[in-house]
Amino acid sequence: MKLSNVLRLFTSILILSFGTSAIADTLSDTQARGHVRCGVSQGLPGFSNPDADGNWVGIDVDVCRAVAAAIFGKGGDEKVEYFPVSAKERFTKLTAGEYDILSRNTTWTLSRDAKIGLTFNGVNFYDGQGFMVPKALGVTSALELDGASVCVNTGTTTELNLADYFRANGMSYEPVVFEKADEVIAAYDSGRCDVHTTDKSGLAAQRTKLAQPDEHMVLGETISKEPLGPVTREGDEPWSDIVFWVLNALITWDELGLAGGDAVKSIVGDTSSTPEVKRILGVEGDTGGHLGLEKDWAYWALFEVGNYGEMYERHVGANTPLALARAGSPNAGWKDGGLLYAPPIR
Ligand SMILES: N[C@@H](CCC(=O)N[C@@H](CS)C(=O)NCC(=O)O)C(=O)O
Repeated sequence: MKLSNVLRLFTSILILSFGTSAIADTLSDTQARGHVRCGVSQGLPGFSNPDADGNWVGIDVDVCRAVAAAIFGKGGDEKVEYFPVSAKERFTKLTAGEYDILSRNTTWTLSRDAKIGLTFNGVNFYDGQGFMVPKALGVTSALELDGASVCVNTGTTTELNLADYFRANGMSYEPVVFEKADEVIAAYDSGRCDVHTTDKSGLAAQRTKLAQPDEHMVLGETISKEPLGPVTREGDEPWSDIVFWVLNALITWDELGLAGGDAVKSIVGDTSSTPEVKRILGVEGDTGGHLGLEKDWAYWALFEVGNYGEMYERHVGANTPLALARAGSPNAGWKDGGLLYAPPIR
């Protein structure tokens, strides 16, 4: 082939591939398909885990349910297909288009955002990494773990923070690495390693799977920041906007101290509601139009899923097996001294 023809071919390939990403329209594809495709964990109680009937439940699952309700209206929360994925494969499957939201205890980091080409759409759980040990080990601080063997999930920030922490403190350790969370916890429970490390919420979740949970303790140290939230592919801003604003509608409703579920029905009919409430529910204005959705997008998300606090208490709160008290934690609303803060819906 002549050089000019090679160049022409190369240019057409470039235009074609840029063209395809420029016209990515996940919302239209989702509407045509009739359901949202959501990447979840392979089973992490409180976040994304199948219940006794095989239905996916958890705060990460609820983000996908809320997006589906915002798109499909009444009963839309059930229009979700779940794709359980390991930590290692979660990003390649998202960028390859196997699903359109990754809602799977995923930490927002610079390299995931800028290098892999992902978009992070807010935070639905602020976490940090910790260590769990058998009480019988007789250790009270992570600084006493020099020389320990540590069970860890590969493809995670956990692995990287672990290396940083031991290096920064001049300690050595022996990593015992697995791809699935259940393998990690089974190995730890059978004594193949001295320590189990992951996000503290993950430790709380996995502790429930141990044969004798009371014989283990989580050490006080929190060695990292793990802001967890839903992820989308870079290059489809309108789709990412939907995920971001749906999550923020749940947070806003919590900030306003308003209940979700059936309560939303009476609030929408209340003519004395504030302009902000009327706007969120689509009684006034058209925020939905800016997102390519119906006026009542947030109404249905709130009706089907509830507000952020309800979602939190249902899956990970003080009265669940994870027993993660919200008050006093970074997951409290900003008015209560926490970090959750939703930008204005207007
Ligand atoms: N937040 C960290 C860790 C996420 C992670 O995958 N943790 C493991 C250990 S708890 C897990 O959830 N595994 C669930 C699974 O393999 O399905 C990250 O984004 O890298």
